[in-house]
Amino acid sequence: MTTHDVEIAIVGAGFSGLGAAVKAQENSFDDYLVLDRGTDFGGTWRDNTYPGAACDVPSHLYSYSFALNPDWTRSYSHQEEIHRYINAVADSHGIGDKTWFGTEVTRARWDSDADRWIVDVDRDGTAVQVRARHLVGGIGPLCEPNLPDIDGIGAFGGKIIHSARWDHDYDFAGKRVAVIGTGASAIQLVPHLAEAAGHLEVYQRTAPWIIPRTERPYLPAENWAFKHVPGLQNLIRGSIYTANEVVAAGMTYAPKALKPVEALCRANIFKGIRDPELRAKVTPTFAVGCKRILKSNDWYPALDRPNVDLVTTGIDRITAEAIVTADGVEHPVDAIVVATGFHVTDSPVFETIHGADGRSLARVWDEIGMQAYKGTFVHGFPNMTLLIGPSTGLGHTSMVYMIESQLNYLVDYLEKTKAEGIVRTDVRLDVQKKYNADLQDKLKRSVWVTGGCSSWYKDAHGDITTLWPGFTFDFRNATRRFDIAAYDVVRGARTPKKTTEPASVTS
Ligand code: N01
Repeated sequence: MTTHDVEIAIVGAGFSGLGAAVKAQENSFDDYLVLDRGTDFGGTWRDNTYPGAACDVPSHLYSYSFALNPDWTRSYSHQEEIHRYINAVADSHGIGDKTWFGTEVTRARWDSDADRWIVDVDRDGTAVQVRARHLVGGIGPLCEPNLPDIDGIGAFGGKIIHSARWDHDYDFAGKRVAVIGTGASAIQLVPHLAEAAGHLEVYQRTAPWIIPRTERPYLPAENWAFKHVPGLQNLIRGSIYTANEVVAAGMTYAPKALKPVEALCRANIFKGIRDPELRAKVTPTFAVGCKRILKSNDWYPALDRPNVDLVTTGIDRITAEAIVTADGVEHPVDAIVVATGFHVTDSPVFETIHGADGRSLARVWDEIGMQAYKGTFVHGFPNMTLLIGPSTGLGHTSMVYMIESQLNYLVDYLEKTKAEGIVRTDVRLDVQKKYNADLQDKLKRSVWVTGGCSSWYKDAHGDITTLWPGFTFDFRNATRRFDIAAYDVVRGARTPKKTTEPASVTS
């Protein structure tokens, strides 16, 4: 087997992994390697190509602060433009030279004797062992599609497509199509499918709250101003950011303050749907904000179309050619689109990462819940940083802001451990426990706990372990400096760095 030694192995070439590579390079940590199973940069923005895929955070905020883009064509960007942007950032920093695409991590384990991560990868069919001092997980929570566990789904004889793995060759024209799910992805793709399909059935388990989407194209004069007026883009970013933080206050501390948002959602239903029965069906029964607040102008009009039916009776099973609902009715379909989200708290990737005592991340989190310290370090997994780790997700603003906060923490960790000759850093268990107990305490008042919904925000223990409860500037402050006192560290001599070295090892 070939081995490859690096100081930093970064898994994932999406927003977080690419950000880590750029920041490592900028801070003279040049000996890094990015590993990604795809063919280019972009992560979830590369993989989600379903019709209508777009971001629901305004373009100026949904971008790196260190790579502002004056050329955004719309106030909210669509998938292709974000994908292009991410690749342009990678190109301008030359990250592609230190990236292995077509490379899947099959196993990563901490080697306590060498104080290194041993990362087994499959590089285009060749097994390679990457040995790294630091492992950075930029795997993202939205990378493993979740196929619904519905009786008989495997025996369906027609076409099944997950929203995150779109088949652009499949022709929906005139077909009988079912969409399962009414989350962020479904509300974007349904209006497009409704136009193409002969008949479309949308299977709704829980109605989402949806506000209007204030999307528009930018005028050439605006793009000129973004490029030439000093500070303008930062001013726009700041104003979007501030407005969004007001929503964070409502979600975390005072859910009742979100009533005006609910009124906006109700007005959106009233405007988009004429049929009172359908209006009742799409009106959620939980507090606004408990699940992600969605943005759309064309979802309700799509449901109101004559060729579209909203099915709210639960799915009992799927046969070779139909969906059978709990009332025994058979719904014959040619294609089923599953817009049922991702394995967020139970990602199969967690099975592949093994810490100092040999247990996998999945097993550890099974026992203690999905927790980390500052969303980044997990006790028992030395020198590993997770980007968009536990309790860093958001329902109200840009994840890129959270990623950049973690990147500050990562760089400071790299600098401090290098300066002090530290070869092993492991967050103390008592510190991690207290940190998470405090988060859970804070969450008690939040809409995610009090709002009366079930959501993927919760882990198997019923705890909200995906979301940051509070203002994002609090997270920025918490991650500004690497607080070494929270960690057990081992100082030692560094093994001399080796460059790429094909070598024979026995395993
Ligand atoms: O997935 P979801 P998504 N039978 O989990 C239903 C991000 N995103 O892909 O609500 C029947 O939100 C499920 O029903 P219920 C964003 O963070 C961002 O849409 O659990 N139905 C729900 O309706 C988002 O949160 C953008 O009762 C089943 C739907 O499937 C995340 O991605 C755009 C079912 C899943 O909704 C995931 O969004 C798109 C079953 N067995 C996505 N299982 C931006 O704009 C699940 N459902 C940035």
